[in-house]
Amino acid sequence: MAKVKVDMPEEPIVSSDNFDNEKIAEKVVKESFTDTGDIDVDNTIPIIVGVGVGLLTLLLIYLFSRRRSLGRDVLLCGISDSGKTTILSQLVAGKPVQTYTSMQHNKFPYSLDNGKAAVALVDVPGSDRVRGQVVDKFSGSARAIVFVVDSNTVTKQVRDVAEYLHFLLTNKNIVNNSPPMLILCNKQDSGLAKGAGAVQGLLEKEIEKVRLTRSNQLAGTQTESRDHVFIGKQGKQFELSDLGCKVDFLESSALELDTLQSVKKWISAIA
Ligand SMILES: Nc1nc2c(ncn2[C@@H]2O[C@H](COP(=O)(O)OP(=O)(O)O)[C@@H](O)[C@H]2O)c(=O)[nH]1
Ligand SMILES: [Mg+2]
Repeated sequence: MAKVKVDMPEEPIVSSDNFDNEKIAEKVVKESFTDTGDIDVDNTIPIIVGVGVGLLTLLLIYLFSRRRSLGRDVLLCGISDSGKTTILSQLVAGKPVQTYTSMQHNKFPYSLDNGKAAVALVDVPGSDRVRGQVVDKFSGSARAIVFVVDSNTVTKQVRDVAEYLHFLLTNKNIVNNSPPMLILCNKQDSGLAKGAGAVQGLLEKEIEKVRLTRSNQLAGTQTESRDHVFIGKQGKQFELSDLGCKVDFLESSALELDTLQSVKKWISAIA
């Protein structure tokens, strides 16, 4: 009798333990699933913040580098006789001077009444023999371009005017820095002067033609190394609003200083 030794209580305890362990395991699995879900939700906020900070940094770098590449020169461009020298002397000295067709550029400091650092006004000669060199020399330091148009003769001279504008807008430095441009429709006091809206329409149509001629010419020469800058949008009529730089239009009669107030304001804004 004493030989038989049965350990009765062992089995049920083990099985009940097993049962508990299964329950615990189930609970752990459930919780870890729930946890994984929680981690996914928590991650979205740091990702959004990270991407946001990244984009902001890129934007700041872009704005900073863009700002730095603009110099302090405001270029006064336009074909001969449009009124550039008259405008320059009105702005700098407050009076129109007797002018002659200049072959060299004139550069004058122009202080602003809003406390910003002075800019320099550069009178770029209109003659197409010289203007190329002067534009090349100053395009890198251009803060802005004031392009003067004789609104009275613009219809007759539209090809010359559009070619000059196309030349400026395809200049490498101007493409890279995108200085703001003011197209100043001058000589509004003359009999047949076109308003700013009409001048814009004429110029956009003619630049479209110049753009086509230039790309055909380049296709003919077959020199791939020569860089060709296409301005505006491909497969669409040329519009100044499609350019990388801001283009504004204003009207003036440069012989009357009062009419240049809006030009002064424009220069103050870009300085
Ligand atoms: N009627 C009129 N004549 C102007 C005006 N602005 C300039 N002029 C005259 O146009 C001629 C050419 O001006 P100028 O400043 O030398 O042009 P630039 O060749 O572009 O420098 C001069 O006789 C100026 O007196 C204007 O708004 N109205
Ligand atoms: Mg001049």
